[in-house]
Amino acid sequence: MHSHQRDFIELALAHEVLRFGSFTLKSGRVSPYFFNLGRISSGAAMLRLSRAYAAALQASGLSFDMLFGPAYKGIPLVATVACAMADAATGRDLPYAYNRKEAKDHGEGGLLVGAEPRGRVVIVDDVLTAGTALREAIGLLRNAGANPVAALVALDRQEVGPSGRSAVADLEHESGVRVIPLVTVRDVMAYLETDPARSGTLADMRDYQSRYGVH
Ligand code: OMP
Repeated sequence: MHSHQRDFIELALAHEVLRFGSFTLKSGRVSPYFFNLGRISSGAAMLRLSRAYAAALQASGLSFDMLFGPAYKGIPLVATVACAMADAATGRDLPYAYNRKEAKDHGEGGLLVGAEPRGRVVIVDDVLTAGTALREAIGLLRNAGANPVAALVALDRQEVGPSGRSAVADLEHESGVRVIPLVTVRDVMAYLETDPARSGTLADMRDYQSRYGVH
């Protein structure tokens, strides 16, 4: 595990981004864990989070021109990841954009805010389960004339999609957009294994993964 991945998991646990219990997901599946990135809600925590995203993006070696954050959770993420990218040792000043959920019919109008979407775009979002949220963002960018090339997400839950393959494989295959997770649920489980107090939680997560996860 890279240091930015370990740092991210520690941040997620400290801020209860990662919670354990019983949660119904968008897919209807009932999960023993839930990942809520909205819990990152202070400047220092956001700084650490955005640096972890920037490190993962740099480590990917991907070539791209700009960043895009889907509403709502992608909006603060894209702004702060752009700041972290500009501030990194090999810093880059990247344009970024985000969308509104409802078109504005006055003032500047429209659905998109920020830099004009063009060239090779990286979508910055929170979590991927089935990939529905990312599919919407990909469609939106293509309609705007841009070329989405990757989705940078904090967590890949590594679940199986309707085709029986992993949701990530389905998304990558049908859209050509590469998924870059900061961590996967397997990374999280490997981290939890080092703490004997988490053994019950871990057993529930293993159970869930054996039912809905990628094998
Ligand atoms: P997909 O659109 O199925 O990929 O699910 C991603 C979305 O599900 C996120 O943007 C959240 O709205 C929500 N979600 C979480 O935030 N955390 C989780 O641990 C699981 C989900 C989910 O409902 O699957």
